[in-house]
Formats: sequence, structure tokens, C-alpha cells
Amino acid sequence: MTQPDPLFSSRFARALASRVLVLDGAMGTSLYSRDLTVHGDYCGCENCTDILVSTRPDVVGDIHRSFLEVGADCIETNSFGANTLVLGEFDRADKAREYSRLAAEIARAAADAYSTADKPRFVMGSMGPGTKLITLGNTDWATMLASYTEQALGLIEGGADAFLIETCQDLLQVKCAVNACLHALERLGKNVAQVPICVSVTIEQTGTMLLGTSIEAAAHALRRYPILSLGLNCATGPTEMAEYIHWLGKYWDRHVTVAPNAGLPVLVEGRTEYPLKPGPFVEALERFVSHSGVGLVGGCCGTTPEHIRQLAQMVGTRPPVREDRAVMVPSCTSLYSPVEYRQDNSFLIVGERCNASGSKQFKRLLEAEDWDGIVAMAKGQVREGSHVLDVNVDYAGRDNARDMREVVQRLVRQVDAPLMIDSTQVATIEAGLQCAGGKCIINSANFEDGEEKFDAICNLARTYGAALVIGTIDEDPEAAMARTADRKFAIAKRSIERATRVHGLDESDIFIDPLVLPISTGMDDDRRSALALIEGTRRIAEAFPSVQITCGLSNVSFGLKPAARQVLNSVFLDELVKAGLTSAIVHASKILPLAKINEDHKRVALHLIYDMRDQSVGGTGLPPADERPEQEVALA
Ligand code: THG
Repeated sequence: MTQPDPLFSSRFARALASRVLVLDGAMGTSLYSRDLTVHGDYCGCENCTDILVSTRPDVVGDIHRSFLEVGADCIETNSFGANTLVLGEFDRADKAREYSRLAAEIARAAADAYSTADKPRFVMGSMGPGTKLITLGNTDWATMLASYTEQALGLIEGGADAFLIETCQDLLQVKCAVNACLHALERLGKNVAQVPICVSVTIEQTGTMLLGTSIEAAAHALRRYPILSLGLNCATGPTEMAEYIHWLGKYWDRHVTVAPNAGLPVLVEGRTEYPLKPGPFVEALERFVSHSGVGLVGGCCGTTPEHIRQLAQMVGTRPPVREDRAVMVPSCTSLYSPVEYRQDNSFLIVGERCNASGSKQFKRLLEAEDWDGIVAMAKGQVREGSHVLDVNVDYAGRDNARDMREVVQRLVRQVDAPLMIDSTQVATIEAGLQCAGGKCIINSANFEDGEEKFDAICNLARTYGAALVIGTIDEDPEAAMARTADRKFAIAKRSIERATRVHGLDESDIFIDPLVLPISTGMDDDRRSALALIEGTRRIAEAFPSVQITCGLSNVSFGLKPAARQVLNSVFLDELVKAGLTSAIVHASKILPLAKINEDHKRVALHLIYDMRDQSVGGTGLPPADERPEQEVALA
């Protein structure tokens, strides 16, 4: 017996599991068609429809009833902009919670009046995107979190059955709103099992969300959140949504929502009109329900009670049907697109150069605050073949969290590569995550400072939906960094168990870093560390096949001359990949294909890696004298 997932246990979730539920149609365009006065009804706040729950609850209730009357199972509260950010533009920031509560109460009363044992009606608390987006720098995470939390508190207090975070434009906005719902639930002693969260993003006519995010990237970035249903609403009619709905139906492992506009808007005598008639609107949606598994279906701008009447007739009491099913391959994402963690016949290449202690050039650019120069460096790494970019701004004497924000904010929009947010400080990591809409990889957690800090970083992974690198270091001050395969394995096991069982992270989102130490120091103790790493990697890969394994490869050859480093790094990487390494932090253009490495150089590198000091390397086994590192000469 599998445990019932609490996500699917509410009355609303159980109804959704048994049959397709019909959502209502347009609230906004319905309100605009009523005769409402700017000075009276809108209190002078033109277009602030959220005020109407206070001034004209009768009108709002009427619109709800017009959709319930024709068979809608769910109605959306009139609270699209009832958050402090939007209401703040009308000097009413302090009304967010009250308006949201009133909106939910009005919808609750209407829904309850129409509910029967056979056909319960549900209230979905509408949470729109607002007018300020974090990714565009219009606001920040903390402000938006507070704004949505007020709204979510009011919606719960007013009796909403579920949240509908809708018309989403920006992944950071979605992540922030989901967290706000979770905070509000916690503050009121409830959880997502009681009031589930549904998310609906807007795919523009361009085929992406407003900021360029593909539906695949959105699904991967949101995958780890307790979202009951993911779908699309607004911007286009149903036909234009078909490709994306089909993709969600195939890959998204929970419910799928759709609420299109009544076609693409047209301007008629200076007014926006939505031309798609109920017949063709419902015909298009029928395919989504009976082929693409859509379980929650309704209308957005321009859809009338007649659209919803015909929709409810078509849906009847049928269950959703999915024709194609496939699993999402574990991936991280940029703001724009996903990148799979596992690369065929290769490894996930994480560019190492945006690192204040790993690149003199980067350090100089950071000191000069030459942000454009940093973006150019990042782009260069992508051109050279990096799949992901490591970003590390740790630097004594500077405000690291601020630097992280400055850098990440720009990279996110200008570079199409997922980011690995690298810092030893929790606050610096969090500053980066608050600017990156895509699914990032946190670098890194470990047990060096005990479980408390490890837990804090796991919490960041949960809050921001990120993957996590975990280094095999523990509290033992004698041997903090695991130098033997046994200790690397033991710490990896302990950390995987804690991250998955205590924090609910998915095994596939964990990148174990068994830690590369330089073997080029000339110190006896260091020589066997490469071997320990290969053996440790092999054992971790065997025991945890769905975990990712990564390392900071260039560490192995610190101090050697550049030409020797390229050879040693490349040969070592090949051995590690054969042992099960799936990813590495590298300077992509400095990794040589094995076929391009001179056999003798390869032999020398292998001697060093496998610590075969007793065996002769042979007279011609070394790189040309001018590139020959001292340590290597000493060894030979
Ligand atoms: N594990 C994890 N993360 C890491 C590391 C790791 N992050 C940082 C580091 N180690 C990996 N990144 C680098 C980056 C650069 C170099 C080494 C590791 C490097 N740089 C040249 C040098 O110092 O000689 C400088 C090059 C230049 O100035 O251009 O070698 O182990 N999880």
C-alpha cells in the first residue's frame, strides 16, 4: 500500500480526482460590461476591480451566480489584484487581506447556495500576477512574498477551497506566491492538504511566458512544489494552447488546468473583443479533456455564461483521459529552457569561471563592478560548451549577497543557462535564488558546521525548488574532508538520507560532490586522493543510481603548469566519468578529448592519478620540458 499523498486529500482534490471540474468564465470582462461608476463604485480608483467586493458585493455575487447557474463547479474569487503591491498603487495596500477575505466570502456564499450532495461547488481563490515582476527588477522577493501572504491569509479566512495562482508571467512570481500560500496556511494552522494550490501560467502568442519561459522550463522549475494542478490561462484562445496543453498532459504528473480566452482579441471600434463563440470554444476544449488529460477547465477573458453552459454540457460527469504519458527527465532550467542532469555519452558541464577565487579575470570584473563584463564572460562559457554556470562571488570585504544579486539578476535574463549558486554563506545563496526564476542548483551543503547549517541549506532548496550539491565533509575536525572512499561513501549516504527523508528532496535533485583534492602538492598524503575519489564515486554511483555526482575538477591539478593541468584534468575526468561521475565544474574549453592527448602524456597522467610511483614512466613519457610541472618531474 502506498501512503495517500496529502496533496490529494481535500474535498476539492478528491472531486478533481473523480471527474473533470468546470471553472467559471471571465470575471474582469464581465465587470467591465456592467454600469459601474468610477467615483462611487470604484472609489475613484479606476480599473481597481478588487475594490468592488467592498462597494458592490451584489454585482460580484451576481456574476458568480451567473456561472453557477449554468453548471460551473468552481468559481474564482474577485481578488485578482487584491495584494499589497497592486493595492498600494491605489493607496490601499492595507486592504489586501480584507478585500481578499470579502472576495472569498462572497464566492463562498454563492457556491454554498448552489451546492448539492451530487454537485458540490468550490471556491478558488484567485491570485493574479500584479503589475510588478521580480525578474524585471520592479520589486523584490521579500516585498512580493509579504504582498501575496496578505492575500492568501484573506482567501483562507474567507473560506476558499483552493488557491488559484493564475495568469502567471514570471517564474519567480509563481514560486513567491506558492511560498506565500504555504506561509499563510501555516500561520492559520492549516496545510495544503486542506487548501490545495493550483497554478496557471500564461503562454503568450510567442509560444513562451512573457519573459521567455517555455512550458517545459516552467514545469521543471515548479515540479518540486506541492502544486495540485498546473495549467494555462489567458493570452490566447484554446487552439493556440494545444501544443502546450498536450505537453503538460503527457509529462506533468498531476492535474492539468486550462482556461483560454474566447479567442485572440480583436479591436472593434476601439474596443477589445474576444471573437470565439461558445460552439468552437467548447469543441476545442473537448479535445483537451478527452486526449490531453485536462481535469479543470474553464474560460478566461471574453468567456460568458453561455460559453460555460455549453462547456458544462460537454464535460458532464466524465473523467479526464490522457492518451500519452511520459516522465519528465530530471533537469535544471534557465529562465528559458531546461537542461537534463544526465548528458548522453558525456557529463553535465558546469562552467567554473564566474568565480571570484577561481578566475583572476572574474575577480577583476567584480572589483570594478563591471557587470556587463561578467555577463560577457558567462556568455563565453556557454559558447564554449558549458551547460550550467557556477556563480561564486565570495570575496572578503565586499557585500557578497549584494554582489550575488547584481550578478544573478543579469545572468538570468541575458544568458540561457541554468545557474549553480555557489557560496559558503546561506544568505548569499538565498540572495541568488531570490533573483533566479529557473530551477537552480545550490552549491553546496555539507556537515562541516553541523546539521543546523546543512538543514538551513536544504530548506533553501525546498523554498526555491532548487537542486543541491552536497560535499562529503562532516563535523570531524581531524578529517573534515573525506579522504578515503569509505568516508566519502559514508558521508554521502548520511547526507542523502537526511536530505530526502527529513527535507523531502528528491534523490535525482541531489548532486554528491566526493571532493577533489590536489594531487599535485608533492605531499605523500595527497597522492592517493585521486584514487579515493574514483573509488568513492564508483561506490556512491552503485548504491544511489538516481543521485547525480559532480566535482570541482580543476582542484586536482592546482599548482601545475597550464598544459599539464589540461592533460591531467582531462584524463582524470575520463576516469571519473567511467566510475559514475555525471557532472563536473570545469573550464569547458580546457577539457581535451582523450583522442587528442598524446599517449605518453596520458600515461604520465594515469601514473599520477593511480599513484604508481614504483613503476617506471619511461623516458619519453613527459610533456615538453617547458610545459613540464616541477612536481611531475620530481615524481618521474
Ligand atoms: N566543489 C564544488 N564547488 C566548487 C569546487 C568544488 N566550487 C569552486 C571550485 N571548487 C571549482 N571551481 C574552480 C574554478 C577555478 C579553478 C579551480 C576550481 C582554477 N582556476 C585557476 C587557478 O586557480 O589556477 C585560475 C584561472 C584563472 O585565473 O583564469 O583552477 O570542488 N561543489
